[in-house]
Amino acid sequence: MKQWIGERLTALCGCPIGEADDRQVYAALLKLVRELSETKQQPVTGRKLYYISAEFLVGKLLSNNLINLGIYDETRQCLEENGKSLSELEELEPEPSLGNGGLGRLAACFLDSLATLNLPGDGIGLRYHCGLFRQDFRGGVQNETPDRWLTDDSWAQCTETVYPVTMGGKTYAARLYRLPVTGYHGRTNWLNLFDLDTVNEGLIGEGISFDQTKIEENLTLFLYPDDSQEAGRVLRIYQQYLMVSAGAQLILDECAARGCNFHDLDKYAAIQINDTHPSMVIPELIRLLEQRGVEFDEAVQIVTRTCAYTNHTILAEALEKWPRAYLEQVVPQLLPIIEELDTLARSRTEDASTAIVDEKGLVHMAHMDIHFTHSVNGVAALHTQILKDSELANFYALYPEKFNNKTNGITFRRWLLECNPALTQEIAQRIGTGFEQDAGQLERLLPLTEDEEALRRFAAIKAENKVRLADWLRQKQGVQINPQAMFAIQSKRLHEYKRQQLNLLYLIHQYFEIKAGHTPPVPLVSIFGAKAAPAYTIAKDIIHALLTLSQVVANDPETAPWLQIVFVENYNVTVAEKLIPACDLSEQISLASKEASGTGNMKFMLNGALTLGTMDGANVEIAQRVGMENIYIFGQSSEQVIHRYRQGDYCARQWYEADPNIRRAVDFITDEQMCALGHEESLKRLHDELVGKDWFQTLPDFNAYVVRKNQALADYACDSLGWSRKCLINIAKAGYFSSDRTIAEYNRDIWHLG
Ligand code: 26Q
Repeated sequence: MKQWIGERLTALCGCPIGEADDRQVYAALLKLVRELSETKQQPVTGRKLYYISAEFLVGKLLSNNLINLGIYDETRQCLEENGKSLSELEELEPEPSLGNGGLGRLAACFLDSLATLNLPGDGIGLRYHCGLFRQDFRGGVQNETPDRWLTDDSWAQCTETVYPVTMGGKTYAARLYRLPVTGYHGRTNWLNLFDLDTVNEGLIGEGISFDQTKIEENLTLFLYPDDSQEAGRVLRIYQQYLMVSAGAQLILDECAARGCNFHDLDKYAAIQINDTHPSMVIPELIRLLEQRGVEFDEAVQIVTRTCAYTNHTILAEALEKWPRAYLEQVVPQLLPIIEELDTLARSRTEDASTAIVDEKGLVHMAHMDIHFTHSVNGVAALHTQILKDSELANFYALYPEKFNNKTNGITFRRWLLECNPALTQEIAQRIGTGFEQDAGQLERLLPLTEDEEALRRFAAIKAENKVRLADWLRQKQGVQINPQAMFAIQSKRLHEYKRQQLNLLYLIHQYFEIKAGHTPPVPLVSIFGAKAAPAYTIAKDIIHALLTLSQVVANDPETAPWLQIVFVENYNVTVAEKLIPACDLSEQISLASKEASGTGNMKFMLNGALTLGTMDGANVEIAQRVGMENIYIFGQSSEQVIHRYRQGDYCARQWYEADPNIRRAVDFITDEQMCALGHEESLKRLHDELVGKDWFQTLPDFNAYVVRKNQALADYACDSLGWSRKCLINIAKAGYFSSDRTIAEYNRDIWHLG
């Protein structure tokens, strides 16, 4: 195999590998992988899945593809023998950041699992020219710049397939690009991304503003940042419609080519709608079916049988509602259909709260999904329960049979095999390689929790990963961190409900304690990675406060040896792959009831970190599996939180005034020392927000968080064997959170593929 790889690479480079430059070798590797991927295609016989999503946060693909094709080691050795380093070549690969966070990354994990399980399932999305903005911290604040990831040698290959899409009275040509998705020892499926030839990257100026008026030139220039405050932009409707119309045409073409007569569409296709962003696929499919001779009523039934909807949020403000006038402007052809669907929905119930078009003329995309798909699922047990009990209770009363839970998962190929080779190898030596495709086998590690030698070995791997992260941070950001310290990591999008501000208050509290002579039992390095939507002011204030505090702590010789705060720039999939294997304590501290699932929590657990978290999202299921002794849980329960919201009597100021520790921590945000290094206006805004509003109830959870986190520090410092045992139990119990399990459940309950 190694020899064959060498020969192919030489041929593709046009010269001996050793004489080619890194770019040439990278391009040759890309071609080689593509050739091999194409040999793994399989004909589709039965039902095929189409996962429609505005986001696919795939991350770098070279190593992942080599691993899944089973030629990673051979390729690395072959390159090494010719004086090339695979990890250096990987640096040349731009990360396709075609997603904001969890929802986009989940879509990418699902594609990996579908192909690994040999199921026929393609993605449908958009080929954004710039992924999520690049972040840097000049001047102690977040700056955004465009992320131009498209290069000449990109994974997404141009095709001759073009579909007409009419929007705002003009017809555009949606061109199909395809990326191969090869499973681990599995088949090749495709990620289908649509784009217009006329998009003009020249429009991208400094920063990430751009001209919204020339649709054909800027339609797919940017991925919209997840920002509930800024929702409702017309260009986003254009993006969504391009995706669903071209996607629906592709689906109908493929099914027709396999013999579908459109009346039996659901025998050929299952369509999963990833949150409400692709919801217009419902009226669009009805429209296209009518064009192909199907009557309206039957079309509605066919579409309902074919489509299923996943909900990813309980934040009411994040549910998409489009003003009818916007839809009238962009997709007038859909409006009569949406109105007929609204009439149909209203005929099914007296309850006007489930209408599609409300009295203000807002079109509720989620309502359309629930009425006109056959399955509605939440993404963790608690989340689904909350949807049924409160958020969507009126719909649950109407369609109890549609509601089901599919707890999220992650692909172990990227989040273990690729990002943590040392741990992977150790596990394989102990229990064999069966866990790679059958994650439940990780439980075979459990007997080792009584084996001190094994526990020390796992601890040593973590220690090595921490040193590697420290080296990387020094090179990348010029910060020196102490690898002997406990590494606590909170990496995820910056959002108030995720409560990075609670972590901030803890760090201030710790700062005061150290100044008072109460040093922690072990030094703490607190690491953050998070992007804030550019228009989300308070989120940016939180970043600024953390960056400023980091300087205050570092400048003080009394605190610097005990506490370090590092904010990693430009958190993305590539950075996550470096942070996660080096983590001791995984911070999952959202306000209970607000985080639908979380998936970072699963990645950290799998890599042997312990969770410090609230009973929220999938944390609940992690706790259930590892046992309360092997996780650090704190804070209000979701019932308490929901109750407090219903009462409507939460008053942050009372908590602030009643508790001197809280007051001391909150007030330090605008302390002289902070204002001397940071921006007073921003710090003051955050202070006022916490005292005057604190919508996500940070203050009531503050003391419990301090106690629990300090307990974790003490356990880590005083009982390292006990700590390692807990870590190993977490690894052993992580199997449930494989996306292979999630996909098998979607297939069993919803899709019935093949
Ligand atoms: C909406 C309108 C306008 C612009 C952007 C958006 C937008 C974009 C992305 C709204 C939401 C998103 C992304 C949401 C998301 O990532 N949700 C997360 O999904 C994960 C996978 O299910 C869960 O684990 C997380 O709990 C959930 O927050």
